[in-house]
Amino acid sequence: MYKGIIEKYRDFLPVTAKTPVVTLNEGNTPLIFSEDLSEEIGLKVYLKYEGLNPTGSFKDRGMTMAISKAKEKGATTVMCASTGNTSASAAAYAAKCGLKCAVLIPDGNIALGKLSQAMIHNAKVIAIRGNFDDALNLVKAITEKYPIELVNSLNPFRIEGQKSGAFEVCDSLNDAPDFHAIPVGNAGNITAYWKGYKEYHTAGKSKTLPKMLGFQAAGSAPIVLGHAVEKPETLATAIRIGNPASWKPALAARDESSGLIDSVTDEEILSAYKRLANGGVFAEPASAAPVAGILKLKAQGYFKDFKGGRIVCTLTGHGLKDPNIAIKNVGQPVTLNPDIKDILKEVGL
Ligand code: AN7
Repeated sequence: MYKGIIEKYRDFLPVTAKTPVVTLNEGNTPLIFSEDLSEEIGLKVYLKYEGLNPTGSFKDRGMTMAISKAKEKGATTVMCASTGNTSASAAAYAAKCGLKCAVLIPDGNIALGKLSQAMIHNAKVIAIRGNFDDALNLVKAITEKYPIELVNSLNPFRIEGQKSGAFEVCDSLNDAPDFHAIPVGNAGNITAYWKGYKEYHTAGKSKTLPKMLGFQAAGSAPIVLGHAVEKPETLATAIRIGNPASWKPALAARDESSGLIDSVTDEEILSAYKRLANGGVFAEPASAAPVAGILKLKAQGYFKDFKGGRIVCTLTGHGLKDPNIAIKNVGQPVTLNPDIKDILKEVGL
């Protein structure tokens, strides 16, 4: 039986026989080939569909590690700031093992599905009159002073768990891809994937390393601009972050891999979001950023020397996290009388 990423990749993770493994069987997510995107880009495009993790996002890979290590240490309470997915994941893993969990979220700027998850798993949910960056500063100050475990990606065990995404990609493709495209918010995941790719390469499990392509939302693009953004904005609330915690390691991932970090507009994000859905894959808006990004790069001729190569896009969270955005952007259902003729007419028969 599959038992989650800690058992699967134990040799690459800082755990011992004494670590109590807290798992919801995260990881082992599908890598889906996209005919549509491959045709347009001219390389083989694969989607790493992280929405199929137990709480619907990639955060579960890091959370199984962070919560297991908190348990090992004897912690009783964990805390995080979150744009939504981290809080959903922390709440679920804390519930699995009986830890107390408190989450600080930016008031009014978290998707409904994520809020419902944190609430139903009985986390103490505190909405801060401020943004994610304000919430993270508070969580740092609190966890430095009080006996509460921080489970944001500043916690190195989060990065350790999340690097398993790169291992899975290499296991599926029998090597690393040429490019790995990924959304960038707090910049933990791009850091984790790059660490994973390097470790697999060093261990002889892959022959090559990918170029890392990170994408921020244009209204929340501190790394692209080279300075913190005080009032970040984007409809992709997951990556509405103005001062990323893993800024420096993200630059290292970009530079060591000869990749880039660029921005995409909300319009480009929405267009990629709908395009993914048209191909049967429902991912949340932030997850569409890397797809928008590679389409932008293609238009600039960036991939012209790599025809036939492979690109993986991490689709970080499930589309069901944010149903309001979906419904708002495709119009309302048609309401009819229960009449077969009317229905056939509407269907176009
Ligand atoms: C769907 O939940 O920061 O660059 O507090 O939920 O590793 O931060 C979420 C981030 C991309 C960005 N896609 O990843 C949080 C939070 C989705 C996300 C990101 C997030 P990082």
